[in-house]
Amino acid sequence: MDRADLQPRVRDVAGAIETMETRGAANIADAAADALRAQADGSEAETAAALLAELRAVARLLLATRPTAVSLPNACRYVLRRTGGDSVEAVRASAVESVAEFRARLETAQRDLGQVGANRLRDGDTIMTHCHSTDALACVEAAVDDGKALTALVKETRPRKQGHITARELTELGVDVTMVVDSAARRYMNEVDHVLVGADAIAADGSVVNKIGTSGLAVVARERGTPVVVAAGTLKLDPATMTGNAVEIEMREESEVLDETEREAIGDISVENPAFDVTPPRYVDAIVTERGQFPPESIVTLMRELFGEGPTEPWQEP
Ligand code: RI2
Repeated sequence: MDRADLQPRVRDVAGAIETMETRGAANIADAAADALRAQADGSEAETAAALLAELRAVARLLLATRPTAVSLPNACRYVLRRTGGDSVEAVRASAVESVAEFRARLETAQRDLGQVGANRLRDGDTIMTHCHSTDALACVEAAVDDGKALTALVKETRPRKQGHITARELTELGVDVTMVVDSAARRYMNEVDHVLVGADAIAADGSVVNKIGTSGLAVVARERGTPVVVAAGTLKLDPATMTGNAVEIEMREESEVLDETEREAIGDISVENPAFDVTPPRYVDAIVTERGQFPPESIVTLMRELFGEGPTEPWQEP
């Protein structure tokens, strides 16, 4: 596909996902679906086949922006599998309709999983959070709506300090928030009733891929017997892992870790900046989805039901 045929919205969405202006798996999926809609809407393709090829190319472009965010391929799978027809108009209409359907499901899913997660939380509980997850916050919001008072220990979450967003949003929900640096997690674990985090991807064996630092937090929580709850809509389930593929961990710029002045002052060193880590299933108590809560070891049954035995990749050229 010629880049000139790309709708400006597609370029904007891809850029915003790459720079993390749009972030969080659910928001990424929503934006990706909207980019497909924009391409279908604005395309000047003259045949159904040409428009379908454009949409596949848009999906491939989006997929390259954040390799770990499985919500991206899942959004593209959902839309492209339901897009087709013999005329440009039919393809366009089915794409627009499936995007609308996908976005509506996204919203309902988050509300439903929020209620499931809220059922685990009791009035007066203290949660510890890591990074910023709209799925995790949906659980808190539903608990607050049910009249439960919650306290939160919010981890700052280096390097991008996304805990700041969580702190602000929890405060807006009326939760009493204390922020701690990441390395203080163990020091405060005795005060915590639930560790509540989100996920960027869930593998077939129940491993949870989430913001770097989650696995260490889960190990500390297990040491103290504190339950680790992962709020993750089915959008985060990675069907490719059913056939043995590993989730790729995104490595990001060193400038997120050290600014130029710090870098110069330190001298010649290497910096590694993985965005995510993998928490093995034995450290996770429950994965909360819109289909109910699952022990991580049994999530594969839900994956089989939703995706079949293996993934088909509708963005590949036939
Ligand atoms: P929701 C974030 O990654 C965090 O790791 C968070 O737990 C996860 O996405 C899920 O977010 P990043 O996009 O979909 O900030 O629950 O790198 O909002």
